[in-house]
Amino acid sequence: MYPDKFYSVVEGIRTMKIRGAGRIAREAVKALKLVSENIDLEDRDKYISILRDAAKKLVDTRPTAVSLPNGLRYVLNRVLQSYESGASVEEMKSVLVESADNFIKSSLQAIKKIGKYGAGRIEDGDIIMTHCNSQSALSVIVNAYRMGKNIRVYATETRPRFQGRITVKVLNKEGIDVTMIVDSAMRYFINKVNKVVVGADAIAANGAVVNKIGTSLLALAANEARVPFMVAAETYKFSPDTLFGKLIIIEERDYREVAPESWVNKYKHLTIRNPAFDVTPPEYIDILITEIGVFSPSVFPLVVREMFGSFYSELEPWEK
Ligand code: RUB
Repeated sequence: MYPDKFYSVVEGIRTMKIRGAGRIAREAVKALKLVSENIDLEDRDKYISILRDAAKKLVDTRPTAVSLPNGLRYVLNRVLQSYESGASVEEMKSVLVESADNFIKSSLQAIKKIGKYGAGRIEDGDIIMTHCNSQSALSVIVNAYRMGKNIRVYATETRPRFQGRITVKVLNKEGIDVTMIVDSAMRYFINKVNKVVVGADAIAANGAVVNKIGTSLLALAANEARVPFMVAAETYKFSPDTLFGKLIIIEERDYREVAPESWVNKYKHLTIRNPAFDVTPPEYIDILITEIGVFSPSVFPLVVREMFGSFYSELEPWEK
């Protein structure tokens, strides 16, 4: 029913070939655009129902990165508005293209702005620790370096999927000195660094940040060592659902990512748990660096609510 490329994006997000909250959102929006382009009918209701079904399939791939539903909400809500005002399929298609392109463009611009604003917080000689692989966090680090600041980085390897290796690759390509450590060495090395910069998959209405498992441990270690803990995140990482009392779902992935099945099968009494994310409370976060400015985590939800509040509704566009 959908183009092959659509299914490969769905599968790519599920299996983490496409990963990182911002990238997931952009690829999902592109996939929805592709679906729309391939719909060849005049029936307005049918068009909307195909789009809703495709959006639902995309949303169901991974539960935590809120950028994914937010990107699709951005596009679908606009298409639904034009549907409600009587637009034809052709007209709705062009609304979709325009909003999808807008979302993708502003997402990429946001990463650049975050890099610019965040680099202002990095000083010459800083040693920065980061966890996982975040385009936004890397934008801050790379921007600071390109501004001529002499910085070094500690990158965690990020078990079990080793996203730290992607971070190392990016930093190495830039010419930034990087030391890779195992995740459990975070506290051992925290006194060697003077800033922590990480990304976010979701930000809750109380200012808590959901990011790769281990982020909250790093925040604890940084807090104890009095090392500033900074989160670099686009505003579309804010979870509107949390305004309505919902909790962000923490994805738990297959145990075989942690240990091979043949080994696991040897132990009848063994259980392996593999949560992919954790929650860092706002008390442990010094600043949130976003494309609209730098905020304390307690202020950010108020700012976003003011900006986008009326746009969000409790009803999901793919469920109406
Ligand atoms: C990725 C991860 C990243 C955030 C932010 O997890 O936790 O820190 O998604 O990334 P996974 P970005 O590898 O499981 O998707 O700043 O690129 O959106």
